[in-house]
Amino acid sequence: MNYTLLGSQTSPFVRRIRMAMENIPFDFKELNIFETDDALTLNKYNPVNQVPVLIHEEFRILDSRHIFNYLNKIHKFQELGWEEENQLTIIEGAMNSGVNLLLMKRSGMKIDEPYMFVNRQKERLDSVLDYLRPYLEGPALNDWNFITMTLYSFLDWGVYRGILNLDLRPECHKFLEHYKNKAIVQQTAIPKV
Ligand SMILES: N[C@@H](CCC(=O)N[C@@H](CS)C(=O)NCC(=O)O)C(=O)O
Repeated sequence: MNYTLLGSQTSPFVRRIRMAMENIPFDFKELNIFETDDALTLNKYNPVNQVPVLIHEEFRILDSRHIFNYLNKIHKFQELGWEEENQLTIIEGAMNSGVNLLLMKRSGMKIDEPYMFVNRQKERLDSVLDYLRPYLEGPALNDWNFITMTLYSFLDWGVYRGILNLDLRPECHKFLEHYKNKAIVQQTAIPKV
């Protein structure tokens, strides 16, 4: 099939694609996007300078959601109805907020100050996790699919980066516990440094 995936081992957007590609051979080209040479490589493929990027035959597919849709057409993973598309959009909204907060933290900006931008990100994270509670408590435990792959990647990353505090969210812990021993979850685990 000749797929190449450009990505990093920590990105939740990349991880959900690696999970979806569990049974599909591909070359994983790991990039450190904040390092000059790799940043230049990435920029050649994606002017937005974000991972993941999928390269396949004459195509270059940008954005993890588009990559999933592209692969889904070929490999028929699962049908996504409008409500499932909404679910993905909601989780991605939270993922983007989490990444924004991490980039601010890494830039030395204060994310404990009550700036409007910071509060908007934090409120979005809380709102999404509140909204997902009934799903996490029930349906999410019954089906390993692109939505649960996305959720796993997001929650695990958020805890690892210190962006999510799940102390008062037992349903999130239960969900992570439920899937943590799956082979693909272990194979794509964020390296502990
Ligand atoms: N909408 C994009 C978001 C991808 C994204 O935010 N990737 C992060 C890594 S987690 C990234 O490359 N960030 C670098 C940057 O934004 O400068 C997708 O779904 O692929």
